Amino acid sequence: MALFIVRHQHAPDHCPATDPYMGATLLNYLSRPNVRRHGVAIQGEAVVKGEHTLYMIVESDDAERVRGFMAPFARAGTVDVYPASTCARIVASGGCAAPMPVVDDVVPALDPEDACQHAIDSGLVVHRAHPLNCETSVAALLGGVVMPNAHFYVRNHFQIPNLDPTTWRLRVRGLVDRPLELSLRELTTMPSRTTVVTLECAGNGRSWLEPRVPGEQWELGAVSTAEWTGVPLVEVLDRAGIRAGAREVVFRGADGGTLPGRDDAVQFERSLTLDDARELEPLLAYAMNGEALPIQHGYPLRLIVPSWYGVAAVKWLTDIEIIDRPFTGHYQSETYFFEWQRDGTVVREPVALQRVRALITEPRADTEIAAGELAIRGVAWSGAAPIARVEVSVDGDPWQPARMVGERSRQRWQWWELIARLDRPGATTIRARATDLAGRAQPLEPEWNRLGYGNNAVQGISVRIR
Ligand SMILES: Nc1nc2c(c(=O)[nH]1)N[C@H]1C(S)=C(S)[C@@H](COP(=O)(O)O)O[C@H]1N2
Ligand SMILES: [Mo]
Repeated sequence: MALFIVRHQHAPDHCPATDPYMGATLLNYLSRPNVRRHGVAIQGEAVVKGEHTLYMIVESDDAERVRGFMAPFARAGTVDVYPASTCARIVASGGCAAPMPVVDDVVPALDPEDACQHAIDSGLVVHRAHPLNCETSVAALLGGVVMPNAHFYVRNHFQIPNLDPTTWRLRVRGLVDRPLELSLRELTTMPSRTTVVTLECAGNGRSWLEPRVPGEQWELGAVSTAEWTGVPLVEVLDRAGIRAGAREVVFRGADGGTLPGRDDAVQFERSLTLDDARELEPLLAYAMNGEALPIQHGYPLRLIVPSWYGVAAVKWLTDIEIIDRPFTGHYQSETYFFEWQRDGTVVREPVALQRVRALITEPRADTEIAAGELAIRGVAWSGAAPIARVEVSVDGDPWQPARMVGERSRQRWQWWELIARLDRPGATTIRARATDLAGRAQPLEPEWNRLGYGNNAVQGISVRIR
């Protein structure tokens, strides 16, 4: 179905609605069942007051059908039919006059317009319509340990593959005794594990870096938690049998494309050393919060690497390859590293463990609150170790320890809360700082680095006390 905007105009002395009989005939003609008989669906209609001009947004297979349906209006005046697009489509294609991006030259992919519209309708904050990148809003964080799937942030480098589960296979090859080709069915009959894991994009918080760093300008919502179910990676590695000399495990996603300044196409690929692949207990996940993985989160299978930044969690996984040397793919060695200037030299460090961070979910920033007792709540996590404590400071007052809620884990965020008295009327800043059991605490100021990763500076929110 295509979208059209229809305009009908008539002369003031031919206004059909001035005659009650004509007016009623018009309404009956526009009734949804009658419209459907003409192969048209009306999304909305309105008349510009005093202008004798009617606008309609309609869907139909083609403009001719729309014209046929509008024939009675054409007799009463003029009819114009304009091909139209949703805003999501225009933004995803990069402008009113731009063609829609070609999405399925690599693998069949979701329609960018549909994917984007779905994200908007779910309340995600869209940063880029294509490839789709959106963060969760703090409001969606309120409540339970996990986020509903529809509110989980989405980070994509390319189009979203739409893979056919009946033909999809996970191939395991390289330095193995028994190369494997596993169907989704076979994977779901293997020993499984269910575990709650927080994913955070390494760029979360980038928008606060000064000077500004290119890349997605994430605020603080490029983080979410879900319960993942799948096959422990070691089960598959053990079934394949790792051969002597093996060093790394490479994970390849079905998505790829060309990058600015490069001729060859790249796939989304990442590796783990064999030691990390055993120690971190990664999961080959096929379910998210008890449902099949949503397409945008990697259907039918994705890697989950607990405690690491999200980049390691390869979606739409198709290949696992065991190699005897460090992997140097684009997303391993040309991006996703910290680059610091230290004592005049450039120091590089790969993006790996999530850095310690606390988020304030309550009260909401920029709201007005009555003076008195107030519950300050949020989540905190660290990939290096469970959270030891979260401290809260109101308007620069001494840090007060918050109460930690629930189990400690380095794989997922933990809720915390503090009941504080806020008595001074006016603008007030609330800050929260987490420290993990490895002794790592959040810095008060962002630690700028060239690619803008891991900004875990203490978050401050402003509220007004009355
Ligand atoms: N195949 C593939 N896997 C991917 C990515 C991608 O673009 N392609 N993005 C990575 C990054 S940078 C992050 S932060 C997480 C985001 O996972 P989500 O979209 O399910 O939240 O997926 C990772 N896995
Ligand atoms: Mo990311």
